[in-house]
Amino acid sequence: MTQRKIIHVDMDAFFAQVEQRDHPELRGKPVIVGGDPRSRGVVSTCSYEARKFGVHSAMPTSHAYRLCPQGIFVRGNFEAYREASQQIREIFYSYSPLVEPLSLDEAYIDVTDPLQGPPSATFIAEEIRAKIFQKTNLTCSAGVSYNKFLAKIASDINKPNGLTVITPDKAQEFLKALPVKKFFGVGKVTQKKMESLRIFTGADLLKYSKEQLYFHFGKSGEAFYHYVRGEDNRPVEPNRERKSIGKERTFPKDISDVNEMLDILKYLSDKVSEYAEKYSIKGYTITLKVKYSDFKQITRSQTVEQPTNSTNVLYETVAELLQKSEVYTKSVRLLGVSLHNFDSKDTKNEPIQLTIPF
Ligand code: TTP
Ligand code: MG
Repeated sequence: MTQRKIIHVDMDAFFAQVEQRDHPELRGKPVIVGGDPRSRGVVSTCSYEARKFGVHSAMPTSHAYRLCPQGIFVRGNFEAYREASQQIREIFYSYSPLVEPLSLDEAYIDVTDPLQGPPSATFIAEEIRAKIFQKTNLTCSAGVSYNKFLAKIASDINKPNGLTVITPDKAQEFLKALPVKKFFGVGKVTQKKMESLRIFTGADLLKYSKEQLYFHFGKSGEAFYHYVRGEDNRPVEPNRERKSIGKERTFPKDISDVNEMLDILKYLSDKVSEYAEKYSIKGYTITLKVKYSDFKQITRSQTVEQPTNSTNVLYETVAELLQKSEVYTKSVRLLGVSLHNFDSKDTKNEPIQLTIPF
């Protein structure tokens, strides 16, 4: 088996960084995303400036306020986070179909056989970081290694805005020095138990046999045995949840002319078709979305017999669905076209819910 090349990308202080990007007055300040400190909520995340005070994710906001009363507490804007997330995923997918998103801000990318770019995974990781910054104005950190476990640990080492590469010849030495809490699957409870066995670092872990680790930690113990030896064969698994490609447009002014709506649907169908073709995806279900000027929103779907990505089929289907909506009596502020229910035979690696750029 050829050695794999895996990149793990993780945005820095993701929600907080988006807030600082969108509200320049927050830059350089301790920003805490999680709403009102008097509420009973918890912190989603905070800027690096706030981390200096000991504030971190999942802490009650009231506690964060005690640690950092000068902190700026913001509620957050999920739409903006989702948008940035889609933008970064599009960049990942332009390098490999093997992308496994772990959350909005984080993904593994297998670039053993990349779709574009230099053959070096390190260069690709730098290119991805640069493109993310160009496109979103946000920084991220990346880890590069030959398996998922090491790539993920690596991305955390030079945070924020850093890159770390763990080559096979460096892995052993690196793992020996690694504190056990950094091992995948070691939470507070396991860490305590390890400490009671005098296991503090990878070097300590190496002294235990597979049977001993199994005895103390069950199946995870076996995993630790392999991880500490730099062994992790888990493949990068493209997200199978993703099941649609869509494009929509909100108009600066409400539209009441049905012919104009049809023109827009033609344009949207072309875009969806183009993307579906690029990723070799065909779907059985075509959906029209309409938001009327009174903000009432409907979606109407039609399932076709043969999976398709043809622009004509898409257009004809949504045009027919449009006729059955209320467009003759109401004006419209948004139209959308999407393709769902992908044909799994055609879709070796399902891509993300794509927001198609203009
Ligand atoms: P993380 O990547 O864990 O954190 P982060 O991006 O804020 O900071 P870091 O630089 O250390 O990577 O999580 C990504 C986002 O997910 C984070 O910005 C907010 C959200 N999140 C929560 O809402 N609650 C949580 O408990 C965590 C851990 C994250
Ligand atoms: Mg992050």
